[in-house]
Amino acid sequence: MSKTQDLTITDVRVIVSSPGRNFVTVKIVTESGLYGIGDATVNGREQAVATYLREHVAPCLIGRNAHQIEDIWQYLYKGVYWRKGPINMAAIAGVDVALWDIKGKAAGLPVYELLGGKSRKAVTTYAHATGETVADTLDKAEALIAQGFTAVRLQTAVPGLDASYGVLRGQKDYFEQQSSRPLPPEEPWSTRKYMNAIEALFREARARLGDEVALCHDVHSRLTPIEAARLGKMLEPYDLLFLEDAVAAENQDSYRVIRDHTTTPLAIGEIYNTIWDCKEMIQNQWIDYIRCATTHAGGITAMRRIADFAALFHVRIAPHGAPDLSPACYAAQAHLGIWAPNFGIQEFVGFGSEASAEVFSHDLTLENGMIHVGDSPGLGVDFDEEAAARHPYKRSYLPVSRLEDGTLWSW
Ligand code: CS2
Ligand code: MG
Repeated sequence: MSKTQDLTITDVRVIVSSPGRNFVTVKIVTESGLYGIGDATVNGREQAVATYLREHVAPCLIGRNAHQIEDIWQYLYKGVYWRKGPINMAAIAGVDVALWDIKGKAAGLPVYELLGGKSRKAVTTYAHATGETVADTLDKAEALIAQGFTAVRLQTAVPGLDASYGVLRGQKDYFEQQSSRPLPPEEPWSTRKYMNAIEALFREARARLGDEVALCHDVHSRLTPIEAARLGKMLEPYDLLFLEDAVAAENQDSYRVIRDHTTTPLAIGEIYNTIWDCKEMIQNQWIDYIRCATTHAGGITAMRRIADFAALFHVRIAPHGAPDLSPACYAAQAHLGIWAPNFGIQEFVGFGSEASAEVFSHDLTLENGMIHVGDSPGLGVDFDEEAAARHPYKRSYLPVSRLEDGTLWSW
């Protein structure tokens, strides 16, 4: 590393903006003028993370050496006493990713070189096909395959329910779906209606799309373990890449039940925020893909540990890539994804909206469903604070879900 540059941290800025949707961006500035960008967005809780960063984290960073990424990570994890949790770990992630960006710039190398270099030519992604009907969903899947995607997530409306996860009813994106109301939108759920409809989606998908394309599906934590076991068995003939978030897994042992009944591969992790959340899942090989996001699981430093631990148990990383993760997260995950020997696949919903492109710039490109990582020093991402100021924060909530009898359910 360059010894000439003084990487003493002189400023930590936390910018909440809404270019297309809300994002929390961390910008760490050093004495040398080098700065780094990180993502600390927790969808629906943006101001909680921003306040934590501004009031409690930033003052502790001023005067520290930005090169000391590990020590700062340990300081923000162990040093706060109240460990773990989505707000804490997103704040650590925003700082951590910004520090890796600075270190790469100081070394004149892209971050993936600092991790160990490229393990593949590009990062394979899967895209989202969602529709009001099976036919509509498969039309969209066909269009994605025509663009070169080799993997597609299929979600379709559940007949008899007036809202379904992942299906935009005329709204342009999830943010509009979330923020079109002053308080959390309420969506209905019926496991029976869902289980009666879901097999047709994959039966018709294989009939229409063939066997080559990889297919996945997000259950979004709505089933019990034995229901998930039944779903996994039901979908075995359609050879899914993975079934995601079949069951909410505070109780990791739930996945033993599913595993005992089905060979459909299982994926989980987007709402996990530390390695401890997924330790049992991984060491017992109850899952096949761990889906933590750098933004939610403590940054590059943490995700590198999770990836290495997962590799011991044949588990691959399939990082979360939802619209509520900013280009700074996508860049961090692209550098991790091009390095990680046990990389599986990266979720991809686009590099953001037109408004987002005014605020964030990056050197990632997409070709044939694969993200190509640029060679800029650091993460190759930048953030225009003046442009961000033109897109002020707008409070929004994730929806909540209720059964048809009114019981509050996992959304
Ligand atoms: C979804 C997410 O992409 C996915 O796998 O689970 O879009 C999730 O709904 C959002 O990240 C919630 O903010
Ligand atoms: Mg998901």
